[in-house]
Amino acid sequence: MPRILSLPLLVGLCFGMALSLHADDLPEANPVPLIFDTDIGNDVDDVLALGMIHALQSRGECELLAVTITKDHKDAAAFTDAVNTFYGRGDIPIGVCRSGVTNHQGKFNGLAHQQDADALRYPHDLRSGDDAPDAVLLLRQTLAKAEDHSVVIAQVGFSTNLVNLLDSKADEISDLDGIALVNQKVRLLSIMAGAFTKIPQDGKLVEHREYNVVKDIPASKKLVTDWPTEIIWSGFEIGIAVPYPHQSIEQDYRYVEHHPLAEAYIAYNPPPHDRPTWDLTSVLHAVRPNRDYFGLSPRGTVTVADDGLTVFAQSESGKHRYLKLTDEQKARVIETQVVLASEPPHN
Ligand SMILES: [Ca+2]
Ligand SMILES: [Ca+2]
Repeated sequence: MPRILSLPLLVGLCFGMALSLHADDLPEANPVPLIFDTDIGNDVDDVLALGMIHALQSRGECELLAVTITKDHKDAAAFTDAVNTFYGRGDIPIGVCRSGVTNHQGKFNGLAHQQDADALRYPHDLRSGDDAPDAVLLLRQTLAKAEDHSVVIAQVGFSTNLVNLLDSKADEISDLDGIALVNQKVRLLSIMAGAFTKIPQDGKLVEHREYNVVKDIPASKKLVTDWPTEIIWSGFEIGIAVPYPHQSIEQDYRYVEHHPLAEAYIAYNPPPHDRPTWDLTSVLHAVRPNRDYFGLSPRGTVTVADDGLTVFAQSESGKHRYLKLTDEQKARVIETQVVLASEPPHN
């Protein structure tokens, strides 16, 4: 269905583009061209989020252009390819980094090698990250081919790859350097990182230094100062407010004998644990920003302290906002994420 632009929006577009390009003002491409940048293997929410992306693509709402990985272990790429292949999309390109950050296998990426009789349980052809291209190369190739101001990136791990992209020079792929390429091609960065409220711990409310920031603080510091487009942050407080109901893991994935999402969840932290859905919320907002799943903070700027604490300062010229969530919105977000993550492949 064609998107109908209202007259005020059209006028706003004409005048707004001359001044600055805000994600709010730009018509969304439909389906949303999406890049998923993930530390898959360090927690299972990345896997559920990837399942959601496949359901959204099957519904015509997004197109997964590439997956780039910030967990530096070769099985992360192999497991990602196994999940993509499960959903019938084994050709989606996957890029890796050699950062040394979280270079352990993790609890579930080894499922990529699981065999039943003589066959792979989850067939795929990318057997190792050693055989995958560098993430920055893949990001540059993917962005160079995209329409201007169209691409949405969901970053649900560390900022390593995106900051290395910003640092990249003009090359045979594009005559734009990294910052210019992002400025021209990216519409929005939706990231799971930081914390924008105090977090309950041992009966007190405490400041929280969030994992995705703490694991690569230099990259986080550079991202908040140098990333040229708007950034929507899903803070630690959002994912813990909408935990994944473990009953879904036990019941909704039985449409196949072995399901990579359910088996990863069980390997990471089996039911009856209800895992927070940090990364799912960033994907949900990236693809469906206008469904009132979340509220948004005013504009402002996030700074990252030397110890990884994120601080938000409101300002009209700021490029950052963070997700907010009412009690009424929580139920809708949980149900939507369950339905999308557990949706069978359409093929
Ligand atoms: Ca493949
Ligand atoms: Ca993650």
